[in-house]
Amino acid sequence: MINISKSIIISVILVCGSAGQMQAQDKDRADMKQKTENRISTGECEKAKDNYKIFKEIYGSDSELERKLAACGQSTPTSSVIPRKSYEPEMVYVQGGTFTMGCTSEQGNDCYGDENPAHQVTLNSYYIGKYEVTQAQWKDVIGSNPSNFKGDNLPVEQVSWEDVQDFIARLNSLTGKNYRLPTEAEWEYAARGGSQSRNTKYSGAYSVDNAAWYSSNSDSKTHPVGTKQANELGIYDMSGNVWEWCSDWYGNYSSASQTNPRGGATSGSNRVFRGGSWNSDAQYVRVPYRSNTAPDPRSYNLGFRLASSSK
Ligand SMILES: [Ca+2]
Repeated sequence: MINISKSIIISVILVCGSAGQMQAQDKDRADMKQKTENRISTGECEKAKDNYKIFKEIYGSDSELERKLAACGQSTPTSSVIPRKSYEPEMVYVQGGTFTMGCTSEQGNDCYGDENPAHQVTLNSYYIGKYEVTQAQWKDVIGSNPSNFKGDNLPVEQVSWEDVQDFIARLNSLTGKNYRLPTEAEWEYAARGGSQSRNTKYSGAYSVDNAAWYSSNSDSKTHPVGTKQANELGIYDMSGNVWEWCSDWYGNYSSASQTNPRGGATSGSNRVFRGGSWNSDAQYVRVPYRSNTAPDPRSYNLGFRLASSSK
């Protein structure tokens, strides 16, 4: 570990003072941060702490790494094993920013009318579920499982928007936190990869098969959450598997720039849901595609993920 430390310090010294030194230092910092995050993601918490100690000596403290280190070992990090006994969701931090919501150029000619007009949206930072809420989490909070396809790591479905409000109220009572559904704008920004966006047609992938369980590859059923490719922010299944309720009333977009919008309408009859599902064709799992229905129906292809404004 000492040798590693020295080599990194030496490399930093060498690049300082030369042309492009800032880029080189930024890259070294990013590489070392990534190595620490990799240790965290594989559950090697002590090694991650050792890595961070060196990182901190060279580059100073990093609040994001400290937060992840504090959580290291408290939740199962890999996508294949989801914590089954905990109803606490794994949340991903989404750095706020400005993006273009709606029908953007990577969608080609596939947009539907209500994806227009594309418009600028600015969001505060927030957290969003790394996975769709699973049946294990639902059962831990509610005590029963309404889903059509049964499995602890499968996404919960057959839950109405109103059922979800009950789940959230109980979860918040259990945890003392303030979970909620994402707004439609928060959902889309996260699906696009937030500030890390590579402007892909589907969430985190140019290929629909890499991003999503959808009609052509799902074998007509849901699949365990986190088994397709994560997007730029490490979020899974925003395209496909189950559709996801959003908090907003459905309404038409405006061309005006907006900040923290709460939907196309301040009241209405239908709630938004997003992302397509296991029985959707590819055009419905695109990131800007919008759908809506009344708050009370339940469907075997409709679930949700959580959001929160603070940790
Ligand atoms: Ca989904």
